[in-house]
Amino acid sequence: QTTPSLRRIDWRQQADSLRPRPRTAHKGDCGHVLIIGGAPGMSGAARLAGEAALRAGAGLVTIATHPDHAAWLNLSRPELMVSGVAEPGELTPLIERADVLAIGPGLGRTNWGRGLWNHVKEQHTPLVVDADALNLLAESPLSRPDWVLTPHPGEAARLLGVSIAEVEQDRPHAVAEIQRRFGGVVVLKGAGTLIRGDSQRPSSVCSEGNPGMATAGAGDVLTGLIAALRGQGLDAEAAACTGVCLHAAAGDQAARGGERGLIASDLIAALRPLANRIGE
Ligand code: NPW
Ligand code: AMP
Ligand code: MG
Repeated sequence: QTTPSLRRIDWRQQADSLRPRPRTAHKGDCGHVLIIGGAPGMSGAARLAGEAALRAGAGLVTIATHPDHAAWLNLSRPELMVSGVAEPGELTPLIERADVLAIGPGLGRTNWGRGLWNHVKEQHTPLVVDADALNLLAESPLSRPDWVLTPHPGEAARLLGVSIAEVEQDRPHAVAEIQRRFGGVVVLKGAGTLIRGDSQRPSSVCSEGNPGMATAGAGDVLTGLIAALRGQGLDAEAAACTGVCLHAAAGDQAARGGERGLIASDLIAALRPLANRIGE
């Protein structure tokens, strides 16, 4: 098998796609992100994605989550709007108000999460698919031209029906194959994250980031970032490439305090100066 050529990307180069805000900007111009996830016990995943979206410049962020913890989640970060959603139909008014959807962080695979996924996968709003939504996609494959899929190697293995070792053995092939089967833009996470969009162009690779990012919730942060960038007008491939590089740069910034013990919230804390190019 020949390895296709790769385009190297990094934050320095990708930062140019974040233009300064116009003087007259208001929050309605900056994208309304709807995060769907957070089964009982995993509300933190949805909150991390939501908070990352705010720090990446989203104007409004709503979290649609399990009713058990909706009130708590709302109090824990008052800038987030939170809706407890018991049934998929309750998503409809939330989706109507959103510019971009991100589904999966902490979604789980019970009937609650399944119902939400089955509803959301039919929507035409720009969509980022991560975590358990990818596992549900693997169970009932579907292809769409416009979504962004963000599997880690375990999720990639489920999507392809192969072992994690096989994914890792030839990552460029794995990302291209997921894109061929499921469409859209695919982000294969891990050291040297790969991004594959239009199959006519080479995949991109980001070599920034570090093993400190091997920590709970790091991927949930990336999901919120990509959704926020999509909501600020970047197309799916640009949002994926810029989001991956910004996330990796935040990881490298956070790792200045040491890789071991880095937590996902440290990535969020590093985002704002980077996204505004302060201290370059
Ligand atoms: P192994 O076996 O450890 O070697 P799962 P999850 C593999 C939520 N979270 N390279 C790994 O391999 C998420 O959003 C909630 C190689 C294992 O087989 C999801 O909804 C949090 N292998 C849900 O939990 C914080 C790799 O993948 C498998 C790999 C489940 O997501 C945590 C694990 O994947 C979490 O984000 C790599 N780089 N990376 C919260 N605070 O609420 C992964 N694997 O079974 O899909 O579990 O990723 O934890
Ligand atoms: P997840 O497994 O979904 O929480 O995603 C983990 C995130 O951290 C992904 O964006 C990975 O690319 C990143 N990450 C994890 N381990 C490393 C590593 N060793 N080097 C660079 N990035 C990593
Ligand atoms: Mg994850």
